[in-house]
Amino acid sequence: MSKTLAYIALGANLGDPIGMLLDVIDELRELPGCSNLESSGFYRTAPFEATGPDFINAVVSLHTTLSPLELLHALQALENKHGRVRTEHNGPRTLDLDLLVFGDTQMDTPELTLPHPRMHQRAFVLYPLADLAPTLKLAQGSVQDLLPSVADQGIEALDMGFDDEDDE
Ligand code: PH2
Ligand code: MG
Ligand code: MG
Repeated sequence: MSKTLAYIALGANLGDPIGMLLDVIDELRELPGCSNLESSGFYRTAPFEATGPDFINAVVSLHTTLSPLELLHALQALENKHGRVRTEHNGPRTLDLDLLVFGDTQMDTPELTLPHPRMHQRAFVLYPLADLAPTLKLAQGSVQDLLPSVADQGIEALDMGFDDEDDE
């Protein structure tokens, strides 16, 4: 069955956001119909058009045999499992999983718009995405070329110690 390369944004700003993202990445790795997951680094980011504490954000890529809506529904099931409560718009949340890009798919429905219509304006998406796919082309330009336009949004790469293998 043919596989599609998809990119997913992860965000959390309540409870233990780093632990939450680590757990969810393990669960995404195990999703039926999904394989080859790769994760960006983790970033601490200022709330963008949102309230509450700083977020932890990351992006993962994976290959999937699911359809866009099947993948979206799997992401929503994970959000619900982790106790996401939908209250105020863009309010604090334990877990937010946003489907950013699904191969070359372009769609605009009430349930899902692809590519994600606001991703090119958000440092908390573009910086982690640039770890995985700096040359990925969006309608507005390549990911790496868009970084300067969002560089003034507060964002800090976290040192998670993943790259310590060569350290003494
Ligand atoms: N998500 C939003 C709105 N604002 N800001 C940051 N820093 N990180 C997010 O994940 C985020 C946000 C809507 O989902
Ligand atoms: Mg979101
Ligand atoms: Mg969302």
